Amino acid sequence: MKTSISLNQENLSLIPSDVITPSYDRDKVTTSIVHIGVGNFHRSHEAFYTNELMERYGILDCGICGVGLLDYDRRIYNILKDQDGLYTLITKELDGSLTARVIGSIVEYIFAPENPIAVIEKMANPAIKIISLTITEGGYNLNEATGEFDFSNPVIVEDMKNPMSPKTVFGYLSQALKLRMQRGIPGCTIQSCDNIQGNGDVAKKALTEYIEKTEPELLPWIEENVSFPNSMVDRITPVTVAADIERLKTEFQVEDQWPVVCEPFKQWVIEDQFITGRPEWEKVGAQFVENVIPFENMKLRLLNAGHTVLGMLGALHGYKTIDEAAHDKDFQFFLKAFMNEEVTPTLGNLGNIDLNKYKKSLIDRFQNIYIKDLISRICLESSAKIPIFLLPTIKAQLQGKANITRATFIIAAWCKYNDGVDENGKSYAIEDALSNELIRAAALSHENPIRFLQIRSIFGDLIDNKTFVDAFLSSLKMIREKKIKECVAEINSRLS
Ligand code: CS2
Repeated sequence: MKTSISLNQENLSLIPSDVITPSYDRDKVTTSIVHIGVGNFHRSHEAFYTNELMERYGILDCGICGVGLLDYDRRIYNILKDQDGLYTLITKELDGSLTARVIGSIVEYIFAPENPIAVIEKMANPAIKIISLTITEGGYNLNEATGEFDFSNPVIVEDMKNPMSPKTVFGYLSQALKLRMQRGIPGCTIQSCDNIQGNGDVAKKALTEYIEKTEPELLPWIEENVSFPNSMVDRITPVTVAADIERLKTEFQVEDQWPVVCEPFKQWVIEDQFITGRPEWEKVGAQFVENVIPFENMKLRLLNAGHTVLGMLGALHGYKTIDEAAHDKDFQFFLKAFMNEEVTPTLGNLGNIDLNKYKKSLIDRFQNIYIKDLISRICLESSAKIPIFLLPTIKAQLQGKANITRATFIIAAWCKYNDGVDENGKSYAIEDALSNELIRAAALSHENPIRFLQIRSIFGDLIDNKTFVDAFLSSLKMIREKKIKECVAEINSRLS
């Protein structure tokens, strides 16, 4: 048996040659990006693109300093410390083979709960040009119903009381930007990489509302010196499972405590608004455009909502992974009809994008049997995702008095999903910031079906729309009476 090599800087030269390793000198990399939220997605996407720039073009002034804000981040902090910031990105190719690539672009990491001042100082450092974020859809702390920053959130209340030892991204950004202003340091770009419509605008809105209350004198400086480009980010990045770690060890002799797995596809479309400059990511496949909104609409309403469709249907039926649900003929038919009849009309003019090709590619990506993207990953935090992925389609279709049957059916399926048990009687956890409220509303909806839609922080005024409410009630009734596959087959035949 071949011995495996623990991944770290010293061992890089010992790693077998079928693993791609950084050939650039990592000691020469300088940091100009701080990234908050080093999860799997950041590691398969921005850190990957940046590593490519280093590897293929020798551009070394765009090193990343990762920052973990949450206690949960302690694990990645310890692992990256152990591995000198290195990790393996395992691409699961379409033929089932693996490409293993060690990524070297994360050259520093600060665990904020241990050293908040170091994080503030790093973000304020003149060498830092970009502070990028993957803080999840829910991380922007805006209330769906009011659209406003949620000052009642207890961690925000704490940050307002203790500005020098913040807990939230808003606390950190405001202190760092304040230091930049006070010290006469140029501004920077705050770059959201989350799946949110107008993610840069949303980041700006949330931060501005927070700062208006906490450090209002900063606002004019921010307006002049900080930019917030919108972007569309895409690469399916499933949860890493023990089998991935094991396969890396047996097939490539690399011992990595937390590798990342991903699909081969990747896309990054960004508005070119980087006030103090940026890496030339276009050299390695990123697209810079003037207006990213149509791309975002397309991706969020088709890919992410497509995931939600397959996730909710699949979870109730008892499937475990997205590819299983995507191969189910009834679910696939339903998904295609949802995309064509309910989403496509809302997308407007997409210029020269070939939408049919895009939709076809999504089905192929969902069906990729090697990715094994867990349905549980797709369904978690749905209360933050559904208002972004699905409700805009429903609202746009309602405005045009057009079909909302399938999108609304998924909302009803989500209500049932919150009962926490699939059709085989197997229970699962509801992993969601609003889990208590969701579980309670779903339970009460057995007596009073409309109760689920009364969660205002999710549905806002949609409850006042009779067409939507009626569609929801009849879907929920059907879902409670019949198996999910039967319901879907019925809708498929009724509407086809
Ligand atoms: C998924 C996304 O979380 C979800 O529900 O739809 O994580 C999706 O896999 C990525 O956005 C793909 O780019």
